[in-house]
Amino acid sequence: MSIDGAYKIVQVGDIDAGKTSLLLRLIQDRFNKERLPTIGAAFMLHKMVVDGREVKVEVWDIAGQERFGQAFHYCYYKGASGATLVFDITNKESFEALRHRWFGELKQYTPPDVKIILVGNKSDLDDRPAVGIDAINQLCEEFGGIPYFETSAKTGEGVTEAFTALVRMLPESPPPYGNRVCETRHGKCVIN
Ligand SMILES: Nc1nc2c(ncn2[C@@H]2O[C@H](COP(=O)(O)OP(=O)(O)O)[C@@H](O)[C@H]2O)c(=O)[nH]1
Ligand SMILES: [Mg+2]
Repeated sequence: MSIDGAYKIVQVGDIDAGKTSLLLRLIQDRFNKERLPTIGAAFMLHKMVVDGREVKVEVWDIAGQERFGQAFHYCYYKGASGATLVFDITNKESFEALRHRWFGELKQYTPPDVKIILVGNKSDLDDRPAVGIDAINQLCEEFGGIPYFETSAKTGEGVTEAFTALVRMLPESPPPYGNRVCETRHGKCVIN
């Protein structure tokens, strides 16, 4: 698999926030109303044209570990250039979990210069928002002034915009692929 020259982007957040759906909307422009257990791969490669430049991104997806309150394996985070912190705007718990759980884990395992955006997904259900804009702004400040995007993986609204904005925040070239390979007690991590 050729991944040289691609940026690694990880998606982080509670189960059901819509991480897999965002990935499928971005990469295949489709939506599935069933819960999507896994994309069947650790990541999908995607080419985007941003400001006239072709950029390759690997968008990583997690295969259900978030359900059991388990930490994601640190290999998931290793060498990430960008991250989306995803919550469901109709589910306050998924918002609070970013503060209590996901942000800390993300910062612990990603390089210090990782670029992060906050994503409030399911905007098509915005007659039922459970999180107010003041709370959202406050969280963005707490996380170091990160930008906020509202998306709907269902309608596609805001999805390309959010990922394009994240790509614009990334350094000019991706780090060498070797930076992502992690050693574990059992040898090299399989997902790398
Ligand atoms: N209405 C609506 N439903 C969504 C949206 N994104 C995801 N879903 C639904 O929410 C559920 C969980 O989505 P999934 O992508 O599996 O979440 P993940 O666990 O974070 O990967 C599925 O039933 C999706 O169809 C959205 O933007 N709008
Ligand atoms: Mg998923």
